[in-house]
Amino acid sequence: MDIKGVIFDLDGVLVDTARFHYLAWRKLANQLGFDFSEIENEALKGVSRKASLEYLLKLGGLEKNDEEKSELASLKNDWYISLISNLDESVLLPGVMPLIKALKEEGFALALGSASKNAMPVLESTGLIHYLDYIADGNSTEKSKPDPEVFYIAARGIGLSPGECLVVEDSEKGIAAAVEGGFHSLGIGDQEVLGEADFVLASLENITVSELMEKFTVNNI
Ligand code: B16
Ligand code: MG
Repeated sequence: MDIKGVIFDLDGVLVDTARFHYLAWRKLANQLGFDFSEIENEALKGVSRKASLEYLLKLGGLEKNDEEKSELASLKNDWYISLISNLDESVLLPGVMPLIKALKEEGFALALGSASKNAMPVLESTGLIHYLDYIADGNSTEKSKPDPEVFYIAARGIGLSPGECLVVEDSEKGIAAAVEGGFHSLGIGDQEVLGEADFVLASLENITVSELMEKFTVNNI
């Protein structure tokens, strides 16, 4: 089936904000008395705030009640919000804007499929908001990736079936969600982490729309 729409993850695919999530979680871990490495952080990419906190507490061997968990999640989010408070186009990852503009010009429907509840201010401050036809984010979902819910909502929002959409993701759990949901998938990052994707690229830099779509038609994926 031909690809008619592209669903982009946000953090780590369109914008370089995955590192801000990491810094905020590491600060929280440090405050709780343990360290948190970038390798350990891979497991949090694409995962909701609540599920991320559960993972972090388990890693630190800590148990907290619901009230404490909610305070810790708010603390992390306050730090994250202060880290993204002055964003502009410079936080866009290489190749993103040219590719998004070209996809739009060629008539593809574009949607966001992000786990983040902070997606809107990021889309507004970077100008990405003007190119997206539909936004599915952490405020529209109940289930965290690897559940495909967010991508189903995004596909429905642009009036397409999963088989007509390409999901672009930087996280292992996001690719797992795309595969589970019956979407075409493109991983951005490390082949070893994202090997389940149909294709993996190091970044979106220097790839044209036709080169991208060819990958999915030639191999009939
Ligand atoms: P928030 P994505 C995800 O965004 C991030 O990868 C993940 O690290 C973060 O915990 C999650 O959003 C929730 O974000 O705390 O802002 O609601 O990669 O799915 O765009
Ligand atoms: Mg991501």
